Amino acid sequence: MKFLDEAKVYIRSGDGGNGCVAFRREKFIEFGGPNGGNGGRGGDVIVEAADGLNTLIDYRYQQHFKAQKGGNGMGSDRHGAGGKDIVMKVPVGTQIFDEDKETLIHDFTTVGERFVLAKGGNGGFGNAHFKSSTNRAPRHANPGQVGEERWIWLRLKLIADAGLVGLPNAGKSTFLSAVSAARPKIADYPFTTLHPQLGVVNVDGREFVLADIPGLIEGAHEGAGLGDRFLGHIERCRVLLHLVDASCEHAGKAYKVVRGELEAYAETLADKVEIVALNKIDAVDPEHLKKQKDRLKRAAKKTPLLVSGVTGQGVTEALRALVEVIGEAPVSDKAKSAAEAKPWAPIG
Ligand SMILES: Nc1nc2c(ncn2[C@@H]2O[C@H](COP(=O)(O)OP(=O)(O)OP(=O)(O)O)[C@@H](O)[C@H]2O)c(=O)[nH]1
Ligand SMILES: [Mg+2]
Repeated sequence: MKFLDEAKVYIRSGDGGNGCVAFRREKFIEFGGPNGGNGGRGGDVIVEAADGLNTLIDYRYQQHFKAQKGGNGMGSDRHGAGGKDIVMKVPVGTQIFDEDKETLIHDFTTVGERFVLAKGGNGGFGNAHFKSSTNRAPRHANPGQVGEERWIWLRLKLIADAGLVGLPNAGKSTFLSAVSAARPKIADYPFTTLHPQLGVVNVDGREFVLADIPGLIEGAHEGAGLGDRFLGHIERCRVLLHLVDASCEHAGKAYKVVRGELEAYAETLADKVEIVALNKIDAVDPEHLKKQKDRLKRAAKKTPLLVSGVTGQGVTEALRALVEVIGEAPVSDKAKSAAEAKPWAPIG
């Protein structure tokens, strides 16, 4: 089961200001000519991924967001002022969907990311603009363009408490399906997982949310493979479970490639508590397993757990190690009050 926080919101960008029809009037100056100014541009509706937000709770209370209208043009060639933009702040991980709830408009993965959801209308031209050699006294001006209005859905995937990382094929999705009701696609080729998946894990009567993201390869921070933008979805996890495939060529090297990508992505991610586990231990003979374990231990500078998502060996120990870290961290007040205001809407 996936859990979401969501809100339906009405937005409207500002109308453009009207152009003005006016003529210069001064003593002793005949046929002063047109001097109506242009209307100002309407404000945009902008959505920004901000730091420190965990939920969409604010959007349950305020659902209408309108940007300011552009000022009208005035005589004496005075142009209308531009309307103020409106900026809606949302947590990282928020997605914007169209009113149909299916068409994805934007997916926010990094703090500070901005997206213009609706552009303000252009201001209309004043009559001064229409002056030409054949029409020296135009008596018309344009009205401002109207702003855009629409209903949209904001959706936030539940903040995962723990995130799975590893090379493609390390067995991340297999692990998630073994410990939760999530049913991600699993296959014997790299990049099976294309979108982050969440599962609710229950261990010793405690629940937490585990995220499975696409595999990382060397150079992901430069766009190799599926890139590293998915890391945004686990940026706020409390702990990472790093899975290394025991049947790969060199477990130490595999570990270091992924660490390199985490470090290249962000310090906040690289500094997170990491539980290291050698996975697929059922697939290798004991001698090779020992060799891989030693390599991984040297690279990670800690003794790895030994697990198999397929046979279930060592899985409970790994979950307990995660819970231990998650349990120490306090639940943020805001997230808590959101959960109390309304339960997360389950879907799928
Ligand atoms: N023998 C064995 N095979 C496993 C284990 N875990 C996963 N596999 C196999 O390894 C292959 C890859 O597994 P996935 O779970 O799709 O790997 P992933 O890390 O999610 O891969 P990407 O989504 O591509 O990053 C599949 O063929 C799995 O059946 C395990 O514990 N033991
Ligand atoms: Mg996968």
